[in-house]
Amino acid sequence: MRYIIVIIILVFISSGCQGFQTNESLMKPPAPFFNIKEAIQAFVPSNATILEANTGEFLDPFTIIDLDGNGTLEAILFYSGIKEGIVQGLLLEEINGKWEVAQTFEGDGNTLYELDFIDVTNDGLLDIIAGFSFTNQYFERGLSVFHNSGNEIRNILNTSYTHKVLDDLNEDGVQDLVLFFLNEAHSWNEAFVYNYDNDEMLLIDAIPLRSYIMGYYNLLTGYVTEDLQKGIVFDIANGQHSGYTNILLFDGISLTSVFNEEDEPNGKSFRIYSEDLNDDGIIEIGFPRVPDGYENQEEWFIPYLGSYYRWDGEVGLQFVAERYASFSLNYSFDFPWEWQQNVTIEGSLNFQDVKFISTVDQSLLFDIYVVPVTEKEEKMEGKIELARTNHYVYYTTIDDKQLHKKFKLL
Ligand SMILES: [Ca+2]
Ligand SMILES: [Ca+2]
Ligand SMILES: [Ca+2]
Ligand SMILES: [Ca+2]
Repeated sequence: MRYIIVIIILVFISSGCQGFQTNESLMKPPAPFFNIKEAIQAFVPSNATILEANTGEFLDPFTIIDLDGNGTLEAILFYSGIKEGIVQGLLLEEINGKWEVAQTFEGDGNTLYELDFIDVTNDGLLDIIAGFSFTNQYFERGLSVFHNSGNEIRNILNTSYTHKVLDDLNEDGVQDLVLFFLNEAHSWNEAFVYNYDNDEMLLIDAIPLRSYIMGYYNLLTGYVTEDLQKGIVFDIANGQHSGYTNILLFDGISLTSVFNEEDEPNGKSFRIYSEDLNDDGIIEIGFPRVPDGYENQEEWFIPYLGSYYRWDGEVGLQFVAERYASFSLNYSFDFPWEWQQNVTIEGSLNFQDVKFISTVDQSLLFDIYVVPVTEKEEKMEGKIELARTNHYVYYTTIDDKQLHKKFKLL
């Protein structure tokens, strides 16, 4: 995305630097953007369906990007509905303000699941990584990697997959393409890693994962230990609300699982997403914690806290911090590290108002009052406003700027 933003800025800057233009011409969008609709009309059959990716960073019906880094823009788009079961890719080049078809390429499927532009071949030119599917309901999709050499686009990988992760996991300068594959029957689940080598995408290693899961609900790549070892953290759904989390590592030769998959490691009765909770660049594994006093409540009434742990690099986990999140009221509140896990909650009906209480000395640590904007606000007199949306105003009685910063709208 950063790439695209930079290019758009450059285009605007260059169009603004030409000088001596009339006000009218200055107000027009730069030519390439202006003409793309015409080009699509000219090059895409009228009965075709132009595809937008389902997920990822590139969600538009076309992407304008300098794919080969030569300073001129390319447009990439996909359509289906002309050849049965085939997605057609088009690469347009901008020549003197007009778009021309430079390359065409194909993938198997009817829809575009995801799209990425990453240099997987280490030649400095962005390659096209596209996930295709026959229907959006399927786990099984097809991933295609199109190597862009600057004057030719060549398909160098077609394989079944469910989710992809691209990162240089062993930090050797070569992008590692890790694919997770769960078949439709859920009887087969594995991860495999590819590296580009000698004009092809080479399968380097594969690792079986626990089958008969419901699916993956979250995949992240990044640092996973305090000494900055990289890994892939994946959260698995294995029941209606339950899940577990594992980490995969890659050293350039082998994919290894940190925890034993068959144990459904780091199990959780309620699916908390793993993430970098404290913004230190290291991913934490999220667990639900039932606050004191709610042990015998019906599950739907428990105000679960998210409790986050970092892998210690060996066999254990280290506590990092906790968070309270209300998805119905659209906010989260991160507990300072010092609170550890010595916090419980007192809430009004539906937890519209919550108080965070120390389980050490029963003192009030923080409170949040959520008031619909339509309600009279007099009773909030003396309280401090934390945030305001079109629907709610959020208040606290605790005058502590450091704690106010821990409040975030979702
Ligand atoms: Ca270019
Ligand atoms: Ca490349
Ligand atoms: Ca690598
Ligand atoms: Ca972190």
